[in-house]
Amino acid sequence: MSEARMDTLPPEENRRRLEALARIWDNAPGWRGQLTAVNHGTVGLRFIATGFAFLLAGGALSMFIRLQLAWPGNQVLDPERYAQFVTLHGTTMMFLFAVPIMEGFAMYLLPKMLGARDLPFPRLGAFGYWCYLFGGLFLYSGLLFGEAPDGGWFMYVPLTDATYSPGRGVDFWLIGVTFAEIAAVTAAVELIVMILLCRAPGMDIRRMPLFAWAMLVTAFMIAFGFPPLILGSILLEIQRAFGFVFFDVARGGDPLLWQHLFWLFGHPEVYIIFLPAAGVVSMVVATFARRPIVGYLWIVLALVTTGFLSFGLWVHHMFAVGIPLLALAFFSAASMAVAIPTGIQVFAWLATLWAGRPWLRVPMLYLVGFFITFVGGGLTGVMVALVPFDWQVHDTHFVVAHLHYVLIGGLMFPMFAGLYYWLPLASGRMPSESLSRTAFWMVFTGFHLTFLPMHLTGLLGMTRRAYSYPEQLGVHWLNLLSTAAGFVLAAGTIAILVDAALCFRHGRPGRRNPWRAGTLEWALSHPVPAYNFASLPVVADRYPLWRDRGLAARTMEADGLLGDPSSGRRESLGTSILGGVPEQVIRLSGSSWQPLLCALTIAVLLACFIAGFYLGSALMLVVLLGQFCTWAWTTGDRHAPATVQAGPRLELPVQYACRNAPGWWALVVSLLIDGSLFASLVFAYFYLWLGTDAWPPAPMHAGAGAGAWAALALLGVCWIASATSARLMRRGGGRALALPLGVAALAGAGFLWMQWRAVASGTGAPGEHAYASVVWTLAGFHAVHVAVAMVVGLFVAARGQRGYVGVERPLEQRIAAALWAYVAAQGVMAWGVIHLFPEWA
Ligand SMILES: [Cu+2]
Repeated sequence: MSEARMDTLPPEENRRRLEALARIWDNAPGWRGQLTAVNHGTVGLRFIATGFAFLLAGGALSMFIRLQLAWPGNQVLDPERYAQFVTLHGTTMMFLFAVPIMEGFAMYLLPKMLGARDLPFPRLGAFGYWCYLFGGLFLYSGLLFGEAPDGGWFMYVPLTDATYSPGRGVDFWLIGVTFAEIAAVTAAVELIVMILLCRAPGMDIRRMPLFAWAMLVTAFMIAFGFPPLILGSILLEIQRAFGFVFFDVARGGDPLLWQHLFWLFGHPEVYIIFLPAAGVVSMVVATFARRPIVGYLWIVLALVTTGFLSFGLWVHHMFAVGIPLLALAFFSAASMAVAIPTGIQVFAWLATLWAGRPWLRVPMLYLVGFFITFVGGGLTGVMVALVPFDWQVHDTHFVVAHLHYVLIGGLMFPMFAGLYYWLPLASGRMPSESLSRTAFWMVFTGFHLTFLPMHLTGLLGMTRRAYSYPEQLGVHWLNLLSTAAGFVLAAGTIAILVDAALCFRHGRPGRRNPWRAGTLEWALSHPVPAYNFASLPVVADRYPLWRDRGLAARTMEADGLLGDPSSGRRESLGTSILGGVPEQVIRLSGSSWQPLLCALTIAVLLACFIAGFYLGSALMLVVLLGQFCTWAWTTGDRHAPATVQAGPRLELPVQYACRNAPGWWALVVSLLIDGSLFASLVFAYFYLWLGTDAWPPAPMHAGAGAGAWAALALLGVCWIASATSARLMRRGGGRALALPLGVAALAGAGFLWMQWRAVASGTGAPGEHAYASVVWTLAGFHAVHVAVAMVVGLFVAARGQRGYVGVERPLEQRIAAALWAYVAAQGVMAWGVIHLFPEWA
């Protein structure tokens, strides 16, 4: 598309516009501004800084572990503390460092890289950050009470049930991790909508930077991969708190259910960590080879294939639990197959370097470390994918070595490459060349000398997670070497972080685009203004800055797209999903207390829960509901014009009137996540059914009686009433929504009552048998959805009364109706599982 610009803008007018943009987008001054900030630049940097703080905490724990293992019979920690440190180390690195840090990179970079002003849901991003911070602190606060979790980062039952872990340590883990995971899930929604809808005009899906592709696949993997873990944590927590029996063999439960749910998340997790890092590599390689990436399409295909394959591998963590041989063969083959797309990416990067004129600067140095380390980890990965070999080294230090090669090689080296690559953009300065090179060599040699020997100690029979080992094993010299080298690795990591922190203050001022990169984020001036681009760029290439020399300068003139700030609102552009054609002007919300307050309320709610003060939790739930309603009420703008002048010759609708509104896609993605949660629960039901002979067990008699059919009919009324709301609104405007959505809410209440009676009559108390536990949970899970749909429907009806919703702005009505349709469909499935299935089983 051609770029619409005014002829010339007088310099005076341009300066006035830039000042107005800064006023609209800057955070409020002082500490108040810090607490209310929602801008993606601020939130993204916070994610990154907090992630590094947790890296240091998790790293400090590992130093204690290494000291304990330095020689046989050591007593640096007592066995209990040791188990706590091992658990917290793994948990921190996986949940509080690896995933959040890459989300931080994505939140900071994607709007800049894709040519937008901000993420589509600024307050949601800030909310996720506070949940992440409070969840992490919650997890660590267990140490203060002397009740840190000690069941390993995988929390296997029965070790972690109320019998074998009676304290609160496991609860701190389950609740803290789930709290922190809110951030992962909200980030997934935010990033998917950002990448699909908010790219610069002209950036069709084939011109998207590879980091955005990697994040898109990753965000979808989070959407499908985290729900099984979240569900498993919830099930285990209600087993511990309320005496349900999902995992208790004596009453029809199965501990392996936990392992399946955990690894259904846990394996994709490895790729959730690796794919963003691969995206970073693709960006850095192209810049330092000084040519476009080779095999762009192949890399995209490899990313997508990896995303799919990684969900078919989880059982390879369970080769030793006694699974049919045919299944073992399948998962073994799938585990080896995933090496293929990864190999394709490695070859594409090498080919790019081969065909280009490589420039060995510090970010490239870290990539060399990545290539060597990651390929090593990949090779041992193929080895442990072989079932007999896995039986040999299972739960030994060989596996510890393998996973550190994959995770540190696949995440830390590319992430440090990315850190040094984008540091000049974020700080406007250049880091110290000598310090960063020294730190690299410390990290590189420290890492290999720590973990290479562990392959050997593992083959010699040293088991993982063990507190100590006998002298006769003959591995003490190797262990001493590992420990010593571990400290070199730690010192190198600290040096990198010190280097990065110093750079913001004392670095040598850098010029714009110091690496001469080709992607949009480098068009920005340093330090980056809060609004990113004065007028949004239009692109026609994968590397727009290489092709269009004047582009960077033009984005600093406020005479193009959305350059006119006279509306006084935060505005960004929405484009079509495939073609990148401008479709809508998205009006974003500004600084707000809501994200912080909501996260604080959740923290208090969970603290009450863990203290066993359930009344307090219930009270906080009411407060939270009120806060979410206030939050939602302040979105939208009933005075917004139907269309906005987006540029000199471009008039676009605001998002409330657009079919592809970000809010609509946020609903779609949220329902995907919720559907995955629901599917995990249904999986749990059928898994437990497979494990018992009598389902339901003898005294219980579930079935589809008259009450159950009446409940189903009422659910149908909910759906019909909400589906009619669109038609009534077209005739009578927003006020006409009260009738259909009110009827839906009433029918919903009736459904809840009838369903409660039907389940209660056919099912025993949840603690009696795993059958009763899972049926009550399934019914309760769906009941929560009905309640949410009722609240949302009534809320939208009230909004219709006040003029926020109507024929001109149908978005909220569409959301309410779609939510009811989803809840009804989920209800039909849950109903069939609860009331019909036992009649056939
Ligand atoms: Cu795996």
